[in-house]
Amino acid sequence: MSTTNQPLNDWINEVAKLTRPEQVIWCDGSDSEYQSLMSLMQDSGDMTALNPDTHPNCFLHRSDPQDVARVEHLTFICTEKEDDAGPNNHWMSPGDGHRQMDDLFDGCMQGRTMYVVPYCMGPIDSPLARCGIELTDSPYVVVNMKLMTRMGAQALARIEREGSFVRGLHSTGELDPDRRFIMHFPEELAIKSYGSGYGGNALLGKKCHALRIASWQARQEGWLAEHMLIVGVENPQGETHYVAAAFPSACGKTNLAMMIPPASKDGWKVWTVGDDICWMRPGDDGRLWAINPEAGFFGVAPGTSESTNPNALAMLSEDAIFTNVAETYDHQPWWEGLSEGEPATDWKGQTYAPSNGPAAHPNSRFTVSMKNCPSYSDQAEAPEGVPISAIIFGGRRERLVPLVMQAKNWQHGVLLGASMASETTAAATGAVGVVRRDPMAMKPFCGYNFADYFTHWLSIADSASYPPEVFHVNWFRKNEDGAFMWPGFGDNIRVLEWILDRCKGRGDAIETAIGHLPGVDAIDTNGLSIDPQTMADLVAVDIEGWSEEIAQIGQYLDSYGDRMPERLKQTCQQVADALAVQS
Ligand code: GTP
Ligand code: SPV
Ligand code: MN
Repeated sequence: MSTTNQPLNDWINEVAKLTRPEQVIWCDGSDSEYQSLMSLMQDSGDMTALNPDTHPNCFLHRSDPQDVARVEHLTFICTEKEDDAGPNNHWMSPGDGHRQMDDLFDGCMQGRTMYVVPYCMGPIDSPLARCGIELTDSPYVVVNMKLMTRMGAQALARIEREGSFVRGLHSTGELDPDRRFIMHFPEELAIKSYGSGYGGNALLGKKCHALRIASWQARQEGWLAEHMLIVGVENPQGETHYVAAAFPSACGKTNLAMMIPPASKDGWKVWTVGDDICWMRPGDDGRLWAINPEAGFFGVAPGTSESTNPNALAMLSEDAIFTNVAETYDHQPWWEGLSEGEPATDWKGQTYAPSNGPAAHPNSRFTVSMKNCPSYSDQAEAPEGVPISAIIFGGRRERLVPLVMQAKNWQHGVLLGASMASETTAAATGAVGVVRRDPMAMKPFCGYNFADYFTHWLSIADSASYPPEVFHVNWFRKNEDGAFMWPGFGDNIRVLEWILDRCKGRGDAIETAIGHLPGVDAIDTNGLSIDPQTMADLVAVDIEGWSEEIAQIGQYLDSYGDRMPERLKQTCQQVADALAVQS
């Protein structure tokens, strides 16, 4: 392969001159290319074939033990003006960013192959889709990009037709945490990533392109690039409504995206459009229309089981890549939460011993094509996307935050998203379980100043005359014994049912200071053994706790200074005032 696009040729030559690879290979995205890369990696020890009887065409990759998660402290947005990146990002000037990265890239591919990976984010014929090229020296990245994106010849053809593309340059370098940076140059539609082979740091189509760069473009062009799953929820009458939901990393998007409702909710079905990223744009009909820019799942393995997520387990029985999971004695993949099998080898490749910690890394992952998923939606490839009825925000909050609440209007919905907070997880390096502000689940992923981002969100109601209803959920409330109060997983359909009822102007709700909440009997608990007191606690409003919370939210908004939209601060003040009346 080669290209008729001169700027692309020039860029590849320029990068090759800097990084000095032994050879340059263009990736066509074919199955035979995938298999030959797998053979190459088996020879080098980067990939191990799993049990071909139980898991045909499945492979295990063990990454460097110091390279198992996103690195937010090493991720930068490089814009001309520091304020454009905002207090929510680490900033560097584009000049300094390029200098620092090019020093690292200098000669780094000597003796290695540089792969040219053309990819398309979104259905290949969708007007909402966007393309990019990733140059990488990692065959692991190439095979993951093949499953996660529309990769290869068709994407290159689209790039040649359109002319524009995002430029991503990646090298695993020495995998030295002290020589690792992920830098974004939104003004140039460029990404440079060095020193990590891990998912979000290295598969540049995903968080780097489809969120950080795309969010910047989306603001300029009047659309939204969000950290959201997309599902179609079918009711017993056979009607399907589409919902997009933003939960922070490792807070339940993949699980909700392919959940199977319990037997007691006969007739309800969930159809998977996407599990991590959503691009949406106001349509001519005034609604928001959404596509999933990805073609595969890069999902959290631990906790995935026959009882929590049977569809995921089914889709992982063939053609999947596992990263940092454990292995059973007969070479089946294993992780904490599985009801069958036992670990023989841990994620580091050592004989499993409980004293060494969990067998699978808490952020171990699977990569698999969406087409493997039994609940794959027949609308997932629709070029125009699917119309969104509800946007759901949610976080991991042990206390205070109710099971579900509905925003009073779009502006209040933007506040619900902007004021999200959640406990940190193993998806990024650093402490786990610390509550932090994570607006719209985009703290690590918004490519520009959050104040401008909220302004942009508010403006969506001007271009979409029928914006979705907005909700906030929390599956993670705990009781005094530290146990989850809500059963979660498939039973979350009960909350989705209330949400969709509310979208149709039905469903029992109580107006409170913080939003519309379901009455104690509004959520269908038939077939569920949850005691009425727990249910009542899940939908109660703790006025004192919320008064403190809203004060903190106000301070958070103020910390962005003059750029923070006054309308959002006023909405926050209205909630504070309503709480003050009641306390
Ligand atoms: P990223 O891929 O990092 O963006 O994560 P995600 O938001 O897709 O999270 P995922 O669905 O993979 O869930 C992460 C963890 O939360 C898993 O261990 C799940 O088992 C657990 N989890 C998901 N949904 C629920 C739920 O409804 N209740 C409880 N208690 N745990 C859940
Ligand atoms: C996340 O951390 O939100 C993920 C995994 O979905 S990663 O691709 O590493 O970002
Ligand atoms: Mn994610």
